[in-house]
Amino acid sequence: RLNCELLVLGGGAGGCSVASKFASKLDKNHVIIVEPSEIHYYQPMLTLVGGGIKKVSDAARPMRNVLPSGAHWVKDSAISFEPTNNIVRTKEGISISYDYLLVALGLELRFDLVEGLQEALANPDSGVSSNYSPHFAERTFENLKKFDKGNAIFTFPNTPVKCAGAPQKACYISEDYLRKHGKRENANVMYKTSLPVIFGVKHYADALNELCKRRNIDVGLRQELIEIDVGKKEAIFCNLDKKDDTFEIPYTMLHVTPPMSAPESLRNDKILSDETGFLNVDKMTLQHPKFPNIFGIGDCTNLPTSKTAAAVAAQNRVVFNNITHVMRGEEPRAIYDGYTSCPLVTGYGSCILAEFDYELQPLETFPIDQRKESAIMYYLKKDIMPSLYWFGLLKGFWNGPEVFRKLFHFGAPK
Ligand code: FAD
Ligand code: UQ1
Repeated sequence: RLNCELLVLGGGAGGCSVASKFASKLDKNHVIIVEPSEIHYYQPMLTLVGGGIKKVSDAARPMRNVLPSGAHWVKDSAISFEPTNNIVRTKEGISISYDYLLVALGLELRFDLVEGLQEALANPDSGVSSNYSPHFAERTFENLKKFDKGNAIFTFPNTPVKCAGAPQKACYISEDYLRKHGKRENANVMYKTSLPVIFGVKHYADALNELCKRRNIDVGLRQELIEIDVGKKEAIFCNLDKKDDTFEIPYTMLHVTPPMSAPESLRNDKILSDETGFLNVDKMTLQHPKFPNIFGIGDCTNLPTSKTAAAVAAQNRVVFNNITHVMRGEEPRAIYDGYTSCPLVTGYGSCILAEFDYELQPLETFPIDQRKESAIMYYLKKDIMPSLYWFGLLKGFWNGPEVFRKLFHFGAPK
């Protein structure tokens, strides 16, 4: 049995960043982090790994080196909650009691929910890959190198996902690769999404639709990948507007964005999570509506915004301030505006930086038209963001670009 002042579940982007802020403030061993993984991946880099721009080893660091030394790391998984007694139980049977709890469990990739997908990924010659997993991202690039002719298909599932732009980034980078290597004429590039639009924010969707038209990318809306026939190399889709209507398409390469769900421990818990299984939090304060000593951050929450590390950056200051207020017996008063961001890499050397809020209104940092493809944004994503993540966000120093936005816009309303 362990006890602490602040218990943090998950040592990913959100958990590590908030734990770092508190570890330098509270006495040693007053912060416990429960995290099962030996390796911490900088997931946004996996998109570049899929395009052969970075190696998967560039995206990995030992967990021990990234978690704050002022916190106590319990290498274990949280499995159940007892919020009325302020206790969390772990897989190894440890009970941890806390004064304050931060839930930062991320989300689960559900490769099991598409028939044949696990079998396909287990076979390096299947032509199937996924940038969403560090184990299968390099395979996207292998498949591009092997590609001779046929269909290159990129999918988006019928569930909430993290980084809703990543499925199309894989498509754009691959299309550019095929073009640059003289294979484009023999390729049909298809983007198949379960969504009714290419991107949820109209401001950017207009630019992306235009891009797909110009580059001859065949966009299929409301189409969900439900099965892969590995032997025949066929992807089976269903038309979401006519449920019984399924159709198969042969592929040479298939990039799958798997269905995703809330972490199992939250899905099983009916007190802390909502009906979708994600942690219930107030969308402005990030505090749990029933338990004032519980807060959430990042992908595991039911915040109605796009799940990204950029959102976590904007949330971590709000969570830190509000937990501090509650520790002092005050009401939480820091407010999150839903800021999220997605650098939509459109090829080798170009990127559209989408940034928006809860209202799906653009909330752009730079005083330029960010809908336009830009080389600067590409280098920001490729060369600056990794350091911002490892040395800024994870250490608790980076709270998102709000200060720069205000500076660049000279105090204008946004
Ligand atoms: P995570 O960082 O995923 O951390 C969750 C942690 O919880 C993990 O370390 C996990 O091991 C741990 N955990 C799981 N189960 C348990 C348990 N039972 N007990 C304890 N710990 C547990 N974001 C951007 O901002 N920009 C991008 O360009 C971008 N691109 C992306 C591209 C790809 C391919 C992917 C996969 C993601 C991308 N993201 C991007 C999204 C970003 O990585 C996530 O939104 C971010 O990591 C969320 O942080 P988190 O702390 O909520 O979850
Ligand atoms: C960001 O803060 C962040 O987290 C470190 C990301 O994840 C890698 C991002 O992709 C983006 C775009 C931001 C926002 C930062 C700026 C400078 C616009």
